[in-house]
Amino acid sequence: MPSIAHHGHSTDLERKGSDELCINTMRTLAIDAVEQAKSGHAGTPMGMAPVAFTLWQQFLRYDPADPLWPNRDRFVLSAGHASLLLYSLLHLSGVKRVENGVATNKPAVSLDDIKRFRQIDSVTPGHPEYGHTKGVEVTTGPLGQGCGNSVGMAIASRWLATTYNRPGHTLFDFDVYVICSDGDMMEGVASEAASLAGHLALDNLCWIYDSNTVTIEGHTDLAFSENVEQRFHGYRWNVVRALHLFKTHKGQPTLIIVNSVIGYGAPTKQNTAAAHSDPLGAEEVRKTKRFYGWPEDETFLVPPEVRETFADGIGRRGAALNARWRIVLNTYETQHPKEAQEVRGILRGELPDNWDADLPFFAADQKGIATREASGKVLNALALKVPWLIGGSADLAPSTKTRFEGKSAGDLTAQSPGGRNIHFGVREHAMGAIVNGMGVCYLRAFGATFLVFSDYMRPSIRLAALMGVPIFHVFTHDSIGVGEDGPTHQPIEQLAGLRAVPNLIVLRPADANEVTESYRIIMQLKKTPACLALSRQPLPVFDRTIYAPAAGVARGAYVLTDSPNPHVILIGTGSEVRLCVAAHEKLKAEGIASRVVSMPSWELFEQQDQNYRDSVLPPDIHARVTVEQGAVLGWDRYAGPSGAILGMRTFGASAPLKDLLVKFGFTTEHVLAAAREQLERHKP
Ligand SMILES: Cc1ncc(C[n+]2csc(CCOP(=O)(O)OP(=O)(O)O)c2C)c(N)n1
Ligand SMILES: [Mg+2]
Repeated sequence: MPSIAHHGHSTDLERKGSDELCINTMRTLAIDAVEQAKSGHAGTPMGMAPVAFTLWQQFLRYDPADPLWPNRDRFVLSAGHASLLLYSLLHLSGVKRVENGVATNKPAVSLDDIKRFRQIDSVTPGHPEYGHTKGVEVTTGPLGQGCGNSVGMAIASRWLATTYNRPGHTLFDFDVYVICSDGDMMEGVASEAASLAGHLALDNLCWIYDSNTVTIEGHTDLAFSENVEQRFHGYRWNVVRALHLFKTHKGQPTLIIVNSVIGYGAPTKQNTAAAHSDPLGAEEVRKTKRFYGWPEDETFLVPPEVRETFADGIGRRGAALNARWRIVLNTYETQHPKEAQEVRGILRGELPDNWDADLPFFAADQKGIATREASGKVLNALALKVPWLIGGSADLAPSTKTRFEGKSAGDLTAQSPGGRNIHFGVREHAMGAIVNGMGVCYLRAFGATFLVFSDYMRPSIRLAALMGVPIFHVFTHDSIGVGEDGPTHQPIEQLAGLRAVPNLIVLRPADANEVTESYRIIMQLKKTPACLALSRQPLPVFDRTIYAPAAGVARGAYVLTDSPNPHVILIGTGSEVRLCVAAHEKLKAEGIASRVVSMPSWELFEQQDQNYRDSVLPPDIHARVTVEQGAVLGWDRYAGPSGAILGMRTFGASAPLKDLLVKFGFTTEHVLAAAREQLERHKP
């Protein structure tokens, strides 16, 4: 086994020796961890260890002692199945564990943690999980997502730089590095994101493509024969073969293509799909270690020189860069106190004082206003108070009403990276992934499209929820209310699908003031993403001197209007609440007591205590009608086993809205009929 004593600076020859030692340590840790867990992926860590090591040791500006250093370069392992590559880097470079926002002296990933790879409650899960393992910048595993996230991170870096750097004071200039695989390259989301990254000339972005020509089913010849280099030239990327060619290249993102050998060193499995996953087996492991010149019977071996080598490289460089940055920050704080205060707030994820002081209140209005229109007004009011609120739409801003106007206007382009209106292009999936990347880089980021197209970005929404990143999406045209565009554009099952995602808050406000209150909640979320479902068509603005205040939105559901001792409860969301109100008024005129519950958010309602929930939906009132222009799935939870559920059981149709409402039963008469049937059925 090679062994190099380390005193001060090493010679080139010594460095080569110690580098190899580090690389083989990374490889064997991966092999041993997979062997021990009896599952996992060592093949790509074995093949890519030299590249990952070189990137971290020589290029990445990262301080292992302070993994939250705001201007650190971001490293994304988009090929998340190769998680052991990241875990060994975190371990060997001595990245510290963060607790309550502060770096401790404990390791983020200890050797014992690597031995507990894929075990219950370990910090070394199968795929890297943001928030769970400190030092993991973003959750990866669903291929392509990390690539998409990285574009958002690079956008965030440039936005922060443009907005807050001052002459002589570079607070932000971090680069974003990605290791991605054949699978990443095949995924549409990565292609969408690459296309936008090239268009935006993100020269702080570097993807390292591990072109090992092997995926799970075999050689990439089976399904992937395009010329990736040419494709990326087409996207306006700089395509090269060496890491040092990234930093010197301006005006384009960089793709570095690496021809690695999956399972490098495994005599029978290397360069085949058999090396992608699963333990190599005792005999193959022995032979592989022999090939590396490694002790064959030792497991989880980390020669002491290895940690020293990392400390001497990334450790020493990172500490110096971080220290220099702190000095810059100090003088920035004295010379630019206003900006400094803003930056402090951003980094802590806090909102400015009085952020909600000017949120609009909407006067009662029978003719009404579409909730998407109200949303545009609220967003613009927020934008004036929260400068780092930034987002855009997938080519639908005139429809989603998400454009910032006036003082907050300005497009985010290659030439103006500090703009706040992002044109994602018709790329919903990339939008989802990019927004997540911006979200983990401090920005209050959002995307927007039609609710029906949220399906195109579902994997990214799911990851936002899994990561606990407080981004949000503005989904408009939220029902058959879309009208003439027809069933392709009319969402049915989307609300149910979004509600099924853990740690995601879905809000479907009933009128303009519920929109304001929805944003008030969304902006205060710290570890939960949210989706708004908004109407295309005008909805009456309820007279809040007659009906309950819209602040009830915060509790997910609230009694909007009531009669003493109600016999039937009418529960609605969004555009259907007005039908419940109209039915209630008719019943009242007939002397029948009913209650209207506006229920903009199931998730928020479920967070309330039992007393509150029972006060809104008293368990002894079984006569219930729920009304929502969406799939009925799940509504029995609130309707009860014998309640009436008015919803969509088929796709919609292309027609004027008024005809659709009759055809699908969203009329006051139909709600009334259902209420009467319920009253009859549940007669005391
Ligand atoms: C979206 C998505 N689809 C499928 C998978 C399952 N999967 C894991 S790795 C992989 C492909 C492996 O090939 P490659 O990306 O080249 O990685 P390598 O085997 O070279 O490490 C697949 C299909 C996944 N993780 N994500
Ligand atoms: Mg591959």
